[in-house]
Amino acid sequence: MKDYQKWFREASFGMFIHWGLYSILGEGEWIRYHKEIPAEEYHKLAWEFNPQHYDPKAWARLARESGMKYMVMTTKHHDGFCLFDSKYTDFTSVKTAAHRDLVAEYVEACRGEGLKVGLYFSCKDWEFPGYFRGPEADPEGFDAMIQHYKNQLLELMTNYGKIDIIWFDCDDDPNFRGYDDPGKLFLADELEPIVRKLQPGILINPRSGMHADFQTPEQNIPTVRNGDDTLYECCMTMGGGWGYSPDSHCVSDGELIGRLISCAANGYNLLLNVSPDPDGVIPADQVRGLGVIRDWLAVNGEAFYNTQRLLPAWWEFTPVGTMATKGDCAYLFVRQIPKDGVGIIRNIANQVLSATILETGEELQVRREGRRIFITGWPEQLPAQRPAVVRLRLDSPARAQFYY
Ligand code: FHN
Repeated sequence: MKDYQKWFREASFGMFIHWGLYSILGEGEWIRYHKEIPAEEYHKLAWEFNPQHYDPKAWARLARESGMKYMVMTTKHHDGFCLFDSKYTDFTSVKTAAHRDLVAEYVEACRGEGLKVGLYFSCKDWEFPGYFRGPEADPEGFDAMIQHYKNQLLELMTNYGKIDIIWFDCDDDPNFRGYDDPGKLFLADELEPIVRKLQPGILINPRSGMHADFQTPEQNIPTVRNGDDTLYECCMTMGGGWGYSPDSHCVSDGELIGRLISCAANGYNLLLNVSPDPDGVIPADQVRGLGVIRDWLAVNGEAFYNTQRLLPAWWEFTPVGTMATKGDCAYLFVRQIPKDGVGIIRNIANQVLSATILETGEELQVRREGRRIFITGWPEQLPAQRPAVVRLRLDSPARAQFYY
């Protein structure tokens, strides 16, 4: 891991925000494409998009209070509407009903809450027919989109102060499958040095073909067996799609905390999405879900932030609960008191010096007998915030114990 990347793993948790004209229609961010809405009709939405309750300071405060350390907001999604000022198009929130640079207000709010600033920027742009015809059938039209992408990327990298993450989005696309290297299409070799010069220390994701500082598994938490220190950030919705839909509902509390635990066990970041309505209001069930996460992290955050994969990737399972590791500690995420009150784990070779329930500070008894570690002395019931976390202090960084 390079020095400039370290804050990212330490941060561990970010807020993703999908917000734009599509929020008005309430059927997700791809609705322009899926309904083939004519440009003239879709452009009318820009004269409706005037978010009276847009309060990015409140969003940033919510993110911080929920335990998030950075934010990534859509500056322009595939539909081409810019939430920022651009001299290359009038299809922006500055030159239409809102008459506001929504990105400028967002970056200021992030910094005001001490959060790192991430900008999502779609490489593809449905304002350009060349996108739909593709680079072979319409090289000039496709190139017009690429030039627009380049011009606007430089605006974002120049006009909004220090940017900590640029989150490109143009991965596997149905319209130009077969192009195995988006970097060739999106001028990665030309643009990456410019981006890194304009924004020293910026983190770049892999979806434009530039050299990525982190990988972006989407809507899943993979068990990766690569053994190196590649950074991963799992991006996930809180339920349903990315863009606002009144029909989307937040997943269960258990699922939300389960995602934190899976990311911790694998040493991944979690980028959790909210989908504000067209007026700038984050749906109540998403706010509630963030409150559940806030309360769990308030007592168990030590076991989530900046965990490392000190054991093989698939090693996180134990009969007592999922395991994460960090330095000379291992953390067990315990959903129920072990059968007969005796927890047994066998996947670490270390001496265990102590076992403590994080939320209450209660000490459990722990002893090693040969290859196995026994944990006893459990309370009558586990504390309120579930799963409970037991911290095992080890004699050194966790070492895997294999059968062979
Ligand atoms: O097409 C987009 C999608 O709308 C959404 O923005 C996600 C978020 O990671 N990225 C693309 C699909 O992979």
